[in-house]
Amino acid sequence: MLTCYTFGAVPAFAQGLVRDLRVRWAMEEAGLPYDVRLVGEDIEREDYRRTHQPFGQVPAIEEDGFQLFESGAIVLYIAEKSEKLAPRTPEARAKVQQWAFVALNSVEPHLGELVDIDIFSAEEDWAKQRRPAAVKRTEARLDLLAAKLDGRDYATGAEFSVADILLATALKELRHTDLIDRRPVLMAYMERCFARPAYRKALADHMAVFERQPEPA
Ligand SMILES: N[C@@H](CCC(=O)N[C@@H](CS)C(=O)NCC(=O)O)C(=O)O
Repeated sequence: MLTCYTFGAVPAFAQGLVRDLRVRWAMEEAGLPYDVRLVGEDIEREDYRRTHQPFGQVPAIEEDGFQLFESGAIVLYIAEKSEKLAPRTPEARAKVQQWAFVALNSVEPHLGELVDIDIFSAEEDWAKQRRPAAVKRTEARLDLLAAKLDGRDYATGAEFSVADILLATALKELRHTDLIDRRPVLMAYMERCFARPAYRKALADHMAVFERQPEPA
C-alpha cells in the first residue's frame, strides 16, 4: 500500500492547491488504493524532514519501504503502474515526460512567481514594483501555451496522461487571478481535466482533511 504524506492544516489560500492533490489524483486515475499520513500529526515535521523530504515539504510517498519525494517524480512513478497515466511505447512516453517537464519547468515557475508576489509577499514594496512585469511575462507564457493546446483535449493530444495532472494543477495556482478565465482554451482545458471523476474524488478527499480544522475563533 502506498502512503502519501501531506499537511493536516494549511492556510485557506492553499487548500485545494497543496501538491498531495497530484498524488491523490494519480492514484485515483490508476484505480489504486492509498493511505495518508499527516505531517505534524502522525509524524513530527522535523522527523519527516530528516527521514522523508529533505526540505520538509509535502508531498512524499512511501511504499513497501521505498521512499520518494517531489510531486513530479511521484506521479511519474505512479504512471509506471498504470497505462491510464502514460502509454507504453517509448516515443509516446517521452511525449508525456516532455509535457510533465513543461508543467514543472516552463509553466509552474512563472505562476509561482506571481503567487509569491500576490500572496506570500503582497505587502512588500518589491512585490508591488515587480507585479506588472511578472504578469506580462506570465500572460505571454500562457498565450503560447494556449496556442499549443488549442484543438487538443489534453497536453499530448486526445489522451489524458499524468502530464495533465501536473499541468492542470500548476495552472490552478492562478485561481486568485483572472488570467486563466480570460483564455478560453486554457479555461476549457482545466474544466475538462477537473471534470474527471478521479480528480473530483481526489479533491474531495484532499479537502476533507482541512474540514476537520476547527473554525477560527
Ligand atoms: N517541488 C516540490 C514543491 C513542494 C512544495 O512546495 N510543497 C509545499 C506544499 S504544496 C510545501 O510543503 N510548503 C511548505 C514549505 O515549503 O515549507 C514538489 O513538487 O513536490
